[in-house]
Amino acid sequence: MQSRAQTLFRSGLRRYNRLMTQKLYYEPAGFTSALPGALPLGGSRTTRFTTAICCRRSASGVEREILSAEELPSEVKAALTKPRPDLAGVSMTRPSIMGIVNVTPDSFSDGGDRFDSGRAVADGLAMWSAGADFIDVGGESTRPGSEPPTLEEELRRVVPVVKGLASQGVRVSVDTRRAAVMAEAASAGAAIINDISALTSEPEALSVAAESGLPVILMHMRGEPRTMQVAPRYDDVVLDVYDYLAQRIEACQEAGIALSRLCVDPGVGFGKTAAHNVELVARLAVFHGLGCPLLLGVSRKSFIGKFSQGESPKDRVAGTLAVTLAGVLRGAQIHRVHDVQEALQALALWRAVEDAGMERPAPATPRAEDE
Ligand code: 9MG
Repeated sequence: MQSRAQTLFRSGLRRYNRLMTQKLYYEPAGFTSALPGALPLGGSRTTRFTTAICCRRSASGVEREILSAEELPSEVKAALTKPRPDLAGVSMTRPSIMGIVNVTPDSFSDGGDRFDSGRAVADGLAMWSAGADFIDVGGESTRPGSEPPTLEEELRRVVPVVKGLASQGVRVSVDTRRAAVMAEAASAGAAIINDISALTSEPEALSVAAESGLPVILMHMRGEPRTMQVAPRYDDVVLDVYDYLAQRIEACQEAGIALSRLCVDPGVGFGKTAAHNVELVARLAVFHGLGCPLLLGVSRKSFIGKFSQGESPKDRVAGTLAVTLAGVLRGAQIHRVHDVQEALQALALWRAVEDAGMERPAPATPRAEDE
Protein backbone atom coordinates (compact mmCIF):
# COMPACT_ATOMS: atom_id res chain seq x y z
CA MET A 1 0.00 0.00 0.00
CA GLN A 2 1.26 3.47 -0.87
CA SER A 3 1.34 6.16 1.82
CA ARG A 4 -0.45 9.44 1.12
CA ALA A 5 2.95 11.14 0.82
CA GLN A 6 4.08 8.58 -1.81
CA THR A 7 0.86 9.00 -3.77
CA LEU A 8 1.23 12.78 -3.72
CA PHE A 9 4.90 12.51 -4.72
CA ARG A 10 4.09 10.19 -7.64
CA SER A 11 1.25 12.35 -8.96
CA GLY A 12 3.45 15.46 -8.57
CA LEU A 13 6.18 13.70 -10.56
CA ARG A 14 3.73 12.74 -13.31
CA ARG A 15 2.53 16.35 -13.50
CA TYR A 16 6.12 17.62 -13.58
CA ASN A 17 7.00 15.17 -16.39
CA ARG A 18 3.95 16.23 -18.36
CA LEU A 19 4.86 19.89 -17.96
CA MET A 20 8.45 19.22 -18.94
CA THR A 21 7.54 17.10 -22.00
CA GLN A 22 7.48 19.43 -24.95
CA LYS A 23 6.61 18.69 -28.52
CA LEU A 24 7.87 20.95 -31.27
CA TYR A 25 6.08 21.79 -34.52
CA TYR A 26 7.37 24.13 -37.22
CA GLU A 27 4.88 26.12 -39.26
CA PRO A 28 6.35 27.73 -42.40
CA ALA A 29 5.20 31.34 -42.95
CA GLY A 30 6.26 34.41 -44.91
CA PHE A 31 5.36 32.93 -48.30
CA THR A 32 7.04 34.50 -51.30
CA SER A 33 8.66 33.34 -54.48
CA ALA A 34 10.71 36.48 -55.04
CA LEU A 35 13.03 36.94 -52.06
CA PRO A 36 16.55 35.53 -51.97
CA GLY A 37 16.95 32.97 -49.20
CA ALA A 38 13.31 31.80 -49.44
CA LEU A 39 13.15 27.98 -49.25
CA PRO A 40 10.97 25.72 -51.43
CA LEU A 41 7.98 24.36 -49.55
CA GLY A 42 7.79 20.59 -49.97
CA GLY A 43 10.11 20.83 -52.99
CA SER A 44 7.70 23.16 -54.81
CA ARG A 45 8.91 25.09 -57.83
CA THR A 46 6.76 28.10 -57.01
CA THR A 47 5.89 28.14 -53.30
CA ARG A 48 8.58 29.36 -50.93
CA PHE A 49 8.82 30.48 -47.33
CA THR A 50 11.12 32.81 -45.47
CA THR A 51 10.18 32.24 -41.81
CA ALA A 52 8.67 29.58 -39.59
CA ILE A 53 6.70 29.70 -36.37
CA CYS A 54 8.08 27.24 -33.86
CA CYS A 55 5.19 25.94 -31.69
CA ARG A 56 6.28 24.48 -28.35
CA ARG A 57 3.45 22.38 -26.93
CA SER A 58 3.37 21.17 -23.35
CA ALA A 59 0.68 20.45 -20.76
CA SER A 60 0.58 24.14 -19.95
CA GLY A 61 -0.29 25.16 -23.52
CA VAL A 62 1.42 26.24 -26.75
CA GLU A 63 4.19 28.85 -26.92
CA ARG A 64 5.19 30.34 -30.25
CA GLU A 65 8.45 31.82 -31.50
CA ILE A 66 9.30 33.17 -34.97
CA LEU A 67 12.48 31.87 -36.63
CA SER A 68 13.99 32.73 -39.99
CA ALA A 69 14.02 29.79 -42.42
CA GLU A 70 17.81 29.71 -42.11
CA GLU A 71 17.60 29.18 -38.33
CA LEU A 72 15.61 25.94 -38.61
CA PRO A 73 17.22 22.72 -37.32
CA SER A 74 18.67 20.85 -40.31
CA GLU A 75 16.35 17.82 -40.05
CA VAL A 76 13.30 20.12 -39.90
CA LYS A 77 14.54 22.12 -42.88
CA ALA A 78 15.02 18.86 -44.80
CA ALA A 79 11.51 17.59 -44.00
CA LEU A 80 9.91 20.91 -44.94
CA THR A 81 11.82 21.46 -48.18
CA LYS A 82 12.86 18.16 -49.75
CA PRO A 83 11.24 17.37 -53.10
CA ARG A 84 8.33 14.93 -52.79
CA PRO A 85 8.37 11.96 -55.19
CA ASP A 86 5.72 11.85 -57.92
CA LEU A 87 2.41 10.41 -56.76
CA ALA A 88 0.97 7.88 -59.24
CA GLY A 89 3.10 9.55 -61.90
CA VAL A 90 1.97 13.11 -61.12
CA SER A 91 4.67 15.65 -60.28
CA MET A 92 4.35 17.09 -56.78
CA THR A 93 6.46 20.15 -57.65
CA ARG A 94 3.39 22.07 -58.85
CA PRO A 95 -0.24 22.16 -57.65
CA SER A 96 -2.45 19.47 -59.21
CA ILE A 97 -6.21 19.05 -59.49
CA MET A 98 -8.37 16.10 -58.45
CA GLY A 99 -11.89 16.17 -59.95
CA ILE A 100 -14.73 14.74 -57.86
CA VAL A 101 -17.17 12.14 -59.15
CA ASN A 102 -19.68 11.12 -56.47
CA VAL A 103 -21.67 8.06 -57.53
CA THR A 104 -24.26 8.58 -54.79
CA PRO A 105 -27.94 9.47 -54.69
CA ASP A 106 -27.50 12.05 -51.90
CA SER A 107 -24.20 13.92 -52.25
CA PHE A 108 -24.28 17.31 -50.45
CA SER A 109 -22.62 19.10 -53.32
CA ASP A 110 -24.11 17.80 -56.53
CA GLY A 111 -27.38 16.34 -55.25
CA GLY A 112 -26.83 12.92 -56.82
CA ASP A 113 -26.36 14.18 -60.40
CA ARG A 114 -23.96 11.28 -61.13
CA PHE A 115 -25.78 8.33 -59.54
CA ASP A 116 -26.07 6.80 -62.99
CA SER A 117 -22.74 5.11 -63.85
CA GLY A 118 -22.82 6.15 -67.54
CA ARG A 119 -23.24 9.78 -66.52
CA ALA A 120 -20.49 9.41 -63.89
CA VAL A 121 -18.03 8.04 -66.48
CA ALA A 122 -18.94 10.76 -69.00
CA ASP A 123 -18.49 13.52 -66.40
CA GLY A 124 -15.18 12.02 -65.18
CA LEU A 125 -13.92 11.90 -68.78
CA ALA A 126 -14.93 15.52 -69.31
CA MET A 127 -12.98 16.59 -66.18
CA TRP A 128 -9.98 14.56 -67.35
CA SER A 129 -10.08 16.13 -70.83
CA ALA A 130 -10.32 19.56 -69.18
CA GLY A 131 -6.97 18.86 -67.49
CA ALA A 132 -7.62 17.22 -64.11
CA ASP A 133 -4.66 15.14 -62.89
CA PHE A 134 -6.82 12.65 -60.95
CA ILE A 135 -10.51 11.71 -60.89
CA ASP A 136 -11.77 10.71 -57.43
CA VAL A 137 -14.62 8.18 -57.61
CA GLY A 138 -16.65 7.52 -54.47
CA GLY A 139 -19.83 5.60 -53.67
CA GLU A 140 -20.41 6.71 -50.07
CA SER A 141 -21.89 10.09 -49.29
CA THR A 142 -19.79 11.75 -46.59
CA ARG A 143 -22.35 14.47 -45.96
CA PRO A 144 -22.68 15.09 -42.19
CA GLY A 145 -25.36 12.77 -40.79
CA SER A 146 -25.29 10.30 -43.71
CA GLU A 147 -25.39 6.50 -43.31
CA PRO A 148 -22.96 4.30 -45.32
CA PRO A 149 -24.35 2.09 -48.12
CA THR A 150 -24.03 -1.71 -47.84
CA LEU A 151 -20.78 -3.16 -49.17
CA GLU A 152 -22.62 -4.69 -52.17
CA GLU A 153 -24.20 -1.35 -53.00
CA GLU A 154 -20.88 0.51 -52.73
CA LEU A 155 -19.20 -2.03 -55.03
CA ARG A 156 -22.09 -1.76 -57.47
CA ARG A 157 -21.71 2.03 -57.59
CA VAL A 158 -17.92 2.32 -57.70
CA VAL A 159 -16.39 -0.56 -59.64
CA PRO A 160 -18.04 0.01 -63.08
CA VAL A 161 -17.12 3.71 -62.95
CA VAL A 162 -13.49 3.01 -61.98
CA LYS A 163 -13.32 0.41 -64.78
CA GLY A 164 -14.98 2.72 -67.31
CA LEU A 165 -12.57 5.58 -66.58
CA ALA A 166 -9.35 3.59 -66.04
CA SER A 167 -9.88 1.64 -69.28
CA GLN A 168 -9.76 5.00 -71.11
CA GLY A 169 -6.47 6.01 -69.52
CA VAL A 170 -7.86 8.16 -66.72
CA ARG A 171 -5.85 8.26 -63.46
CA VAL A 172 -8.54 7.22 -60.97
CA SER A 173 -8.48 7.56 -57.23
CA VAL A 174 -10.98 5.48 -55.28
CA ASP A 175 -12.66 7.20 -52.35
CA THR A 176 -13.55 4.43 -49.90
CA ARG A 177 -13.14 3.27 -46.30
CA ARG A 178 -13.71 -0.40 -47.14
CA ALA A 179 -10.92 -2.91 -47.74
CA ALA A 180 -12.99 -4.94 -50.23
CA VAL A 181 -13.75 -1.84 -52.30
CA MET A 182 -10.05 -0.89 -52.27
CA ALA A 183 -9.12 -4.37 -53.54
CA GLU A 184 -11.81 -4.47 -56.27
CA ALA A 185 -11.08 -0.92 -57.38
CA ALA A 186 -7.35 -1.69 -57.59
CA SER A 187 -8.14 -4.69 -59.83
CA ALA A 188 -10.41 -2.45 -61.92
CA GLY A 189 -7.50 -0.04 -62.57
CA ALA A 190 -7.59 2.52 -59.75
CA ALA A 191 -4.25 4.31 -59.31
CA ILE A 192 -4.72 5.74 -55.78
CA ILE A 193 -6.69 4.97 -52.61
CA ASN A 194 -8.36 7.93 -50.89
CA ASP A 195 -9.54 6.95 -47.40
CA ILE A 196 -11.29 9.58 -45.26
CA SER A 197 -10.65 7.35 -42.23
CA ALA A 198 -6.88 7.03 -42.90
CA LEU A 199 -7.15 3.20 -43.10
CA THR A 200 -8.81 2.86 -39.67
CA SER A 201 -12.40 1.89 -40.56
CA GLU A 202 -11.67 -1.79 -41.11
CA PRO A 203 -8.85 -3.89 -39.62
CA GLU A 204 -7.92 -5.33 -43.06
CA ALA A 205 -7.66 -1.90 -44.74
CA LEU A 206 -3.98 -1.42 -43.85
CA SER A 207 -2.84 -4.77 -45.25
CA VAL A 208 -5.06 -4.55 -48.36
CA ALA A 209 -3.76 -1.05 -49.12
CA ALA A 210 -0.17 -2.21 -48.50
CA GLU A 211 -0.57 -5.21 -50.84
CA SER A 212 -2.22 -3.13 -53.57
CA GLY A 213 1.07 -1.23 -54.03
CA LEU A 214 -0.99 1.95 -54.64
CA PRO A 215 -0.36 5.37 -53.11
CA VAL A 216 -2.75 6.23 -50.26
CA ILE A 217 -4.33 9.49 -49.13
CA LEU A 218 -4.72 9.55 -45.35
CA MET A 219 -7.38 12.01 -44.19
CA HIS A 220 -8.16 13.16 -40.66
CA MET A 221 -11.77 12.78 -39.52
CA ARG A 222 -13.14 13.08 -36.01
CA GLY A 223 -15.81 10.34 -35.53
CA GLU A 224 -18.00 9.15 -38.41
CA PRO A 225 -19.92 11.07 -41.10
CA ARG A 226 -23.10 10.15 -39.13
CA THR A 227 -21.93 11.89 -35.94
CA MET A 228 -18.88 14.00 -36.79
CA GLN A 229 -20.49 17.43 -36.57
CA VAL A 230 -21.80 16.93 -33.01
CA ALA A 231 -19.85 19.55 -31.00
CA PRO A 232 -16.32 18.85 -32.29
CA ARG A 233 -13.63 19.97 -29.78
CA TYR A 234 -9.84 20.05 -29.92
CA ASP A 235 -7.06 21.34 -27.64
CA ASP A 236 -5.43 22.86 -30.72
CA VAL A 237 -7.11 21.73 -33.92
CA VAL A 238 -3.99 22.02 -36.09
CA LEU A 239 -1.60 20.27 -33.72
CA ASP A 240 -4.14 17.57 -32.78
CA VAL A 241 -4.71 16.80 -36.48
CA TYR A 242 -0.92 16.84 -37.03
CA ASP A 243 -0.36 14.28 -34.24
CA TYR A 244 -3.10 12.04 -35.62
CA LEU A 245 -1.66 12.09 -39.15
CA ALA A 246 1.86 11.44 -37.78
CA GLN A 247 0.50 8.35 -35.97
CA ARG A 248 -1.27 7.12 -39.11
CA ILE A 249 1.92 7.55 -41.18
CA GLU A 250 3.74 5.45 -38.60
CA ALA A 251 1.05 2.74 -38.70
CA CYS A 252 1.24 2.68 -42.52
CA GLN A 253 5.03 2.40 -42.49
CA GLU A 254 4.82 -0.49 -40.00
CA ALA A 255 2.34 -2.18 -42.36
CA GLY A 256 4.77 -1.81 -45.28
CA ILE A 257 3.49 1.39 -46.95
CA ALA A 258 6.50 3.64 -47.52
CA LEU A 259 6.31 7.41 -46.95
CA SER A 260 6.82 7.87 -50.71
CA ARG A 261 3.36 6.27 -51.24
CA LEU A 262 1.57 8.54 -48.76
CA CYS A 263 -0.25 11.85 -48.97
CA VAL A 264 -1.92 13.54 -45.99
CA ASP A 265 -5.06 15.63 -45.71
CA PRO A 266 -6.33 17.58 -42.67
CA GLY A 267 -9.94 16.72 -43.56
CA VAL A 268 -11.59 20.13 -43.81
CA GLY A 269 -15.26 19.76 -42.80
CA PHE A 270 -14.90 16.36 -41.15
CA GLY A 271 -15.64 16.82 -37.44
CA LYS A 272 -14.66 20.50 -37.47
CA THR A 273 -16.46 23.79 -36.96
CA ALA A 274 -16.22 26.60 -39.54
CA ALA A 275 -13.60 28.28 -37.30
CA HIS A 276 -11.57 25.03 -37.13
CA ASN A 277 -11.68 24.76 -40.93
CA VAL A 278 -10.29 28.21 -41.63
CA GLU A 279 -7.62 27.77 -38.94
CA LEU A 280 -6.53 24.51 -40.61
CA VAL A 281 -6.17 26.30 -43.94
CA ALA A 282 -4.39 29.31 -42.38
CA ARG A 283 -1.80 27.06 -40.70
CA LEU A 284 -1.76 24.35 -43.38
CA ALA A 285 1.97 24.64 -44.09
CA VAL A 286 2.80 22.98 -40.75
CA PHE A 287 1.74 19.62 -42.28
CA HIS A 288 4.74 19.73 -44.65
CA GLY A 289 6.73 18.71 -41.56
CA LEU A 290 5.22 15.23 -42.05
CA GLY A 291 7.41 14.86 -45.14
CA CYS A 292 4.82 13.91 -47.76
CA PRO A 293 2.46 15.73 -50.16
CA LEU A 294 -0.67 17.48 -48.85
CA LEU A 295 -4.16 17.26 -50.27
CA LEU A 296 -6.69 19.99 -49.54
CA GLY A 297 -10.42 19.43 -50.08
CA VAL A 298 -12.58 22.50 -49.48
CA SER A 299 -14.80 22.36 -52.56
CA ARG A 300 -18.32 23.73 -51.98
CA LYS A 301 -18.13 22.85 -48.26
CA SER A 302 -20.54 24.43 -45.82
CA PHE A 303 -18.00 26.65 -44.03
CA ILE A 304 -17.79 28.65 -47.28
CA GLY A 305 -21.47 29.56 -46.97
CA LYS A 306 -21.00 30.28 -43.25
CA PHE A 307 -18.26 32.89 -43.92
CA SER A 308 -20.25 34.34 -46.83
CA GLN A 309 -23.99 34.72 -47.44
CA GLY A 310 -25.19 31.19 -46.65
CA GLU A 311 -25.02 30.16 -50.32
CA SER A 312 -26.10 26.66 -51.37
CA PRO A 313 -23.31 24.22 -52.46
CA LYS A 314 -23.47 24.94 -56.20
CA ASP A 315 -23.13 28.69 -55.49
CA ARG A 316 -19.90 28.29 -53.47
CA VAL A 317 -17.49 28.15 -56.43
CA ALA A 318 -15.89 31.59 -55.91
CA GLY A 319 -15.34 30.87 -52.21
CA THR A 320 -13.90 27.46 -53.13
CA LEU A 321 -11.37 29.11 -55.45
CA ALA A 322 -10.40 31.69 -52.81
CA VAL A 323 -9.67 29.00 -50.20
CA THR A 324 -8.01 26.74 -52.78
CA LEU A 325 -5.56 29.53 -53.65
CA ALA A 326 -4.90 30.08 -49.93
CA GLY A 327 -3.94 26.37 -49.90
CA VAL A 328 -1.76 26.77 -53.01
CA LEU A 329 0.10 29.61 -51.27
CA ARG A 330 0.77 27.25 -48.36
CA GLY A 331 2.13 24.61 -50.71
CA ALA A 332 -0.72 22.05 -50.85
CA GLN A 333 0.11 19.81 -53.80
CA ILE A 334 -3.33 18.30 -54.62
CA HIS A 335 -6.66 20.15 -54.65
CA ARG A 336 -9.85 18.09 -54.66
CA VAL A 337 -12.57 20.06 -56.45
CA HIS A 338 -15.97 19.73 -58.15
CA ASP A 339 -15.35 22.62 -60.57
CA VAL A 340 -12.27 21.50 -62.50
CA GLN A 341 -12.23 24.13 -65.25
CA GLU A 342 -12.64 26.99 -62.81
CA ALA A 343 -9.90 25.63 -60.54
CA LEU A 344 -7.52 25.18 -63.50
CA GLN A 345 -8.15 28.75 -64.61
CA ALA A 346 -7.43 30.04 -61.10
CA LEU A 347 -4.21 27.96 -60.95
CA ALA A 348 -3.06 29.13 -64.38
CA LEU A 349 -3.37 32.76 -63.32
CA TRP A 350 -1.75 32.04 -59.99
CA ARG A 351 1.19 30.45 -61.77
CA ALA A 352 1.51 33.32 -64.27
CA VAL A 353 1.75 35.84 -61.43
CA GLU A 354 4.25 33.72 -59.47
CA ASP A 355 6.41 33.11 -62.56
CA ALA A 356 6.45 36.84 -63.27
CA GLY A 357 7.62 37.40 -59.68
CA MET A 358 10.41 34.83 -60.08
CA GLU A 359 11.66 36.31 -63.36
CA ARG A 360 12.22 39.76 -61.85
CA PRO A 361 15.76 40.45 -60.69
CA ALA A 362 15.88 39.82 -56.92
CA PRO A 363 15.36 43.08 -55.02
CA ALA A 364 18.55 44.56 -53.61
CA THR A 365 18.87 44.56 -49.82
CA PRO A 366 17.65 48.03 -48.79
CA ARG A 367 20.36 50.47 -47.72
CA ALA A 368 19.98 51.96 -44.23
CA GLU A 369 18.96 55.37 -45.62
CA ASP A 370 16.19 53.75 -47.77
CA GLU A 371 14.44 52.20 -44.75
C1 9MG B 1 -14.22 11.95 -50.00
N1 9MG B 1 -13.89 13.28 -49.54
C2 9MG B 1 -14.77 14.29 -49.27
N2 9MG B 1 -14.10 15.37 -48.85
C3 9MG B 1 -12.78 15.04 -48.85
C4 9MG B 1 -11.60 15.72 -48.52
O1 9MG B 1 -11.62 16.96 -48.04
N3 9MG B 1 -10.43 15.08 -48.62
C5 9MG B 1 -10.40 13.79 -49.07
N4 9MG B 1 -9.18 13.20 -49.15
N5 9MG B 1 -11.48 13.08 -49.40
C6 9MG B 1 -12.65 13.71 -49.29
